Amino acid sequence: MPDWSRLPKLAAVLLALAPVPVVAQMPAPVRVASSAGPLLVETVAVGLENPWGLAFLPDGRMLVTERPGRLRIVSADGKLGAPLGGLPRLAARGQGGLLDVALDPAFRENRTIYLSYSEPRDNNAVATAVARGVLNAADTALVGTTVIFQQQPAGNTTRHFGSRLVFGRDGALFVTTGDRGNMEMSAQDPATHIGKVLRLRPDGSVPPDNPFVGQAGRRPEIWSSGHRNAQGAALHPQSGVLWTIEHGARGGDEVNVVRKGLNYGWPVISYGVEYSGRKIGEGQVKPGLEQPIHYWDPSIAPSGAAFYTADRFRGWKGSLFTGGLISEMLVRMTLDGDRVIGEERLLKEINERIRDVRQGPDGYLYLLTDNSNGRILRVRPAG
Ligand SMILES: [Ca+2]
Repeated sequence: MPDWSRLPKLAAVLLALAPVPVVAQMPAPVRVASSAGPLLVETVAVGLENPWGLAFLPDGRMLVTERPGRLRIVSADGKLGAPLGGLPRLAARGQGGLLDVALDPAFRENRTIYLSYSEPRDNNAVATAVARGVLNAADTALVGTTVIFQQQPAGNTTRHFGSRLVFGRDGALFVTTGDRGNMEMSAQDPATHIGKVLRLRPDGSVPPDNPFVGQAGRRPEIWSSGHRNAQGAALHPQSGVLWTIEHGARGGDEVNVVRKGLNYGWPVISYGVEYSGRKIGEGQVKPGLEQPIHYWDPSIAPSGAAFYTADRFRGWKGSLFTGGLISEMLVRMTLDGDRVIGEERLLKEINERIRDVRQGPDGYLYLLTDNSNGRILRVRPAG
């Protein structure tokens, strides 16, 4: 009778003896069509578990978050570094976990990194939070990690954390928060951080020129209200104004140009209907509530946003990109000022949920795929 209990140990020994592959097996590039001519979709890195946010370091390496709670540095040729230490305490549940990552505008001098994530709170509740820390000289950990923002109130759902981090030109940090998928915690309530765009100083304190500073019953961090779940945000390259892309109701995903003190309507007005099929609020238009500049019906389930400012793709300079989750594509919008005048749907061929899109320092597009074996993809002209 063989001793089966020894098999796992034997297997471990055999695995240890097997040659270690130096480079992970990369899927072959895929050629796809586009209005800018044929494109190549190349795999830069594999083996990332539900990657969520991507930021380029000044030397061309990438910081990538994995939603279960890891932050890694990925070399330009796709090698994954070990998970960095020094992360804040987070709750990786449902749509939550480690979410976006952003570099301080003065990263070259201060090596400071900002993270958004879902934070565990009392009574099993969770809420969006932002922390910052300094990348140590060995690139192995964040040190001096400090929580600079905690969304109030916390909630018991594990949905709609928002969480994009974008620095404005004046050095203030925009943070998007979601509505937590709970109608009782209204994005309209000025006494909460639910469904808002917030504007903070880098240390988490409130800039004195925020719209509701000093007003009783209003959170001073609020920049704009009435957002459902903005999972894409980027600064317009000419105007410097924040644009958000909101994961909306069924038939109500939105692009918004976000201005100080304004209310973007959720859940009073929206296009589409609840995912349950229920009607939303009061309709589609109401005085005093802002209209999106673009919406999708049917939904694309957007996440991530980037304005394209380089010259690698013929005719694409000035476009706005977003990833599609359910729709499994990359969407390019042609803009005329603050209007979306055209839309191109790309990369349907690769059948991947796209979580984030960024312009690389080389002018190519970099994408994260939302997959338990997630990838960094690079999109470039095939010619
Ligand atoms: Ca809206």
